[in-house]
Amino acid sequence: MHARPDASFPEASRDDGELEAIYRFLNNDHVSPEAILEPHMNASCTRALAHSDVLVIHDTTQFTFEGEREGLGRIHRNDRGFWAHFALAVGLDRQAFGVVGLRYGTRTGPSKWKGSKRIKGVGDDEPSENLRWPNLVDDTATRFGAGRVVHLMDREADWFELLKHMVERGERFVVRLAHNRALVEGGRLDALLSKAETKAKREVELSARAEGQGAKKTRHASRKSRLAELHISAVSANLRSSSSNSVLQLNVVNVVEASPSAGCEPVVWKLVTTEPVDSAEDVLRVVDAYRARWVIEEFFKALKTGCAFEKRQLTTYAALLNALCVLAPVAWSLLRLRDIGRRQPDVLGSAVLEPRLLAVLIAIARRPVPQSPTARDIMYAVAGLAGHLPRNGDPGWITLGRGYERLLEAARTAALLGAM
Ligand SMILES: [Mn+2]
Repeated sequence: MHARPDASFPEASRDDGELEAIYRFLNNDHVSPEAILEPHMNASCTRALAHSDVLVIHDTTQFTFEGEREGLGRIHRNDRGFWAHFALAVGLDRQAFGVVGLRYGTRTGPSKWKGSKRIKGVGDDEPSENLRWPNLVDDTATRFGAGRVVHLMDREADWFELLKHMVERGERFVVRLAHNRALVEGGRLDALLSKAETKAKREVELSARAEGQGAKKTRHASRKSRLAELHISAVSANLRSSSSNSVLQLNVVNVVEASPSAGCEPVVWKLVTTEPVDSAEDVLRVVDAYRARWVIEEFFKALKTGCAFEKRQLTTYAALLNALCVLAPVAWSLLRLRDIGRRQPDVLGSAVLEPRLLAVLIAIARRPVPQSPTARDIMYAVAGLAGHLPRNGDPGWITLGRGYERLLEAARTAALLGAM
């Protein structure tokens, strides 16, 4: 699958015997997704622990599948599929170390929607589904040790009990708030934040975003890429739970776009964190950590587009889970290849491609590969194998995946001929 990330299993196997073996493996009751993913998670952890600053991004994605499949649940309206909640370890420089945790499940209860109308009294999701957040925090804490990493989560994780859970276990985090939380002293957080002085400014390039679908539509309007000037302030706040008497003393970093252009939804992030916010450097560190959360969205794209996971024709939930855990490390390789090529273009190509593959690439590239190529040169040369032209800018997932597939095929042929 590493050799042909987006190929179907019939395409990826060399003969019927091999295809049969893939199906027997993925459909075997004695094969578990956890066991398949464990070596990768272990290696990811080791890669991460070589660095002093490790961020662990937690986020959920949903996979939908067409046709009749056994054991899937409902997704949105009539779609069938399952949810997967990943923990991805990354560095402060956003290099991805790999997957370090996975929880998954299906929704089998009644839908809260009938047609386009919401049914009163029917809950959003299975009650246990929310537990994926604290459970995955505990899973990763077991791997890394308490307080060793900083957990990053989006607005969906603004749940008082989850924040409390992490504080009690000595975990560090940056979580984006969705609610205007109540303070112990009375009043609300937003009022406190509005009085805070700007501690730091930062200009960032906001990437383009397609309009979200379904329920996400209201939260994520589409946007063009633009340069935004962010004003950042911070306070220490005593947050009060609305349902219990719990109190949490945490720092909140407020990020506001200074002068948003007309027609653009301005950036407003409220980030609650255990990390220090005393100096300008401190608050910028929190903001940059949160910005690294984006890497997991790219990882999901690598899985869905690069590895064509939702196109897999397996007929049971169990087999699809096994396939997911075969493909997750493949998606990580694609992510690393593209990420290093894009953001650290000057890193030596040997960091992203083993010498044998590099030799093959130099031999078959459509344009000459420079002496001591950089990661960026490699990315363009690999995409070039799939017909990508440099003037079209950075290659997308599909082109890069296909180019990589051609490279590995050529390497296999070369090895068979004893040429390299
Ligand atoms: Mn999310």
